[in-house]
Formats: sequence, structure tokens, C-alpha cells
Amino acid sequence: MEMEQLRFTGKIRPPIVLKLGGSVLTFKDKIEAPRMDAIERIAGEIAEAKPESLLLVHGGGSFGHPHAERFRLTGGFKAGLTQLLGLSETRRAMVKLNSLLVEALNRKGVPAFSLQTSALTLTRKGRIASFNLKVVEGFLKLGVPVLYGDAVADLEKGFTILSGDRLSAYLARRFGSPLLAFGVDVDGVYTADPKTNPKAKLFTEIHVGKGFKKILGLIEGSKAIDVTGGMRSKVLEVKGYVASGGKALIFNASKPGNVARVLRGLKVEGTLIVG
Ligand code: IP8
Repeated sequence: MEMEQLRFTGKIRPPIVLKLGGSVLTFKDKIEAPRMDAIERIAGEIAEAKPESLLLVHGGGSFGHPHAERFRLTGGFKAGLTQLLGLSETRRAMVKLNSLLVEALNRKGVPAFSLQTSALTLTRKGRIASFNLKVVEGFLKLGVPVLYGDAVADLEKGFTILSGDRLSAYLARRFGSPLLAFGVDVDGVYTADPKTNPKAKLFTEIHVGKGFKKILGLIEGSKAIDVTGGMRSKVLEVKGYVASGGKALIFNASKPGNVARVLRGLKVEGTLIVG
């Protein structure tokens, strides 16, 4: 990012919201194992693309999901001290992954600002009930806020897991973003997991409206541990944003160059979700 782009204007442009999947940034079959090469490369692509206004959200991967599953965090408070220590461990692990990404962005010269989702959000039965948008807006005027899927306080359940997908769809809608892009480790939404099923077919475009339910029924989840539901729930989460005029794209961020292309508005292979 160049200095002239960083002039403080006191105004914000609706940002592109880019959600980076945990499967891109981490080894999902291990515990707290970052893919440092991917983190460095993506940070470099963001620096190179110099988007005018960008908001980043990342997923949990092997930092969030194994802990969240082990301590059964999605269902809320149930099992006393052990579970609360697990809640704390999950939050600590997410901060660690977030720091790795922010540090990599800083090394490439991007003014990225770590924002703790759980300090900005309250949910009610898993739905966002209140969110401090002003704080995100404040940092958006200065650079790139970096939020993440997190274990958050819930008004009814005590706590829950708020996925990065739900959070990014919420932010894209609130900010009226021109694009909500999900960088994952496959080329888009398939009829089955393309890693295990060679017959899996890619959807190049999904329309939220007539026929949507049928398409949802055709999408199978991936086999990796994912307490927040994988690809099908991604498509479901964007429904509201897309219905309000937004455009969502699910693309492969593990392929070098794709993140930069998406941020520059160039075409990449993937699944476009429109209203
Ligand atoms: O990977 C989940 O975020 P996601 C975050 O975007 C945790 O679903 C803490 C499991």
C-alpha cells in the first residue's frame, strides 16, 4: 500500500470482505499447525493488489476446530470448569493464528489491525445480537482490519462458536460491500468433496431464489473436522447478503495468484453466488 492511499479522510469506502479459510492457512488434520508458506504468500498478494478498502476475516482451521470440538463449544455452556478452560484455550489459539497473519501482513508493509471478534460481538442462540461496527469502521479508515471466527459470549447459551463465514456475511451486509469473497482450498462449491470424490461437479453460479433449496441438497460437506458446517453453511450464510444485492464468490486461495486477482477484480475460477 502506498502512502498516498493511506491519507486519513475520515470516510470509508464499502470494503471487499475477504474470508480466508482455515484449510488454506493451516493444516486441518493437525493441531495448531499453520501453513506459513500460504500465510506469507497471501500476505504478499494482498500487499501487491493494494485494494482500496479491504476487511479480512479468517477461519479457525487447526487452531479453532479441534479445541471447539473437544470441549463441545458450539452447544454452549454445559459442563463446568473443564469446558470453560477449553473455551479459554480456543480463544487463545485463535489469537495465535490471527497474530501470524497480521505479522505476515505487516512484514509486507500492509497496515493490518488485529480485532478480536469476541470483544466486539454478542450472540443470541448463535445469531449476532450486537456488534460494535464503529470500531471496525474506525480501523477501516486506517488500513485492513483482521477479524476471525471466534468463541464468543452468547446471551442465552453462555458462549458459542461464531464462524468466520457468518461474521463475514454479516459484515459484508452491514457495510454494503461490493464483494464477499471466500478463499478456500478447492475451486468452489461442488456436488461432493472433490478431494475424495472424482465425480464431484463444480457449480460455477448459484442463484439464491428458485431452485436454491435443491442446490443446497446437492452440496455435500467435506470430511475435515469443522464444527461450523463447511461448504453448505457457507452458501446458506451468504443468502441474506446476496438477497440484498451483494455478490459472493467462493474461490481457491491455495492457488498462487488467485487472491491478488480477486482483489483486483479479475476473473478467477470459482462459484459465484448472486441474488
Ligand atoms: O473456521 C470457526 O471459524 P470458521 C472458529 O470460519 C472456531 O468456521 C473458533 C472454531
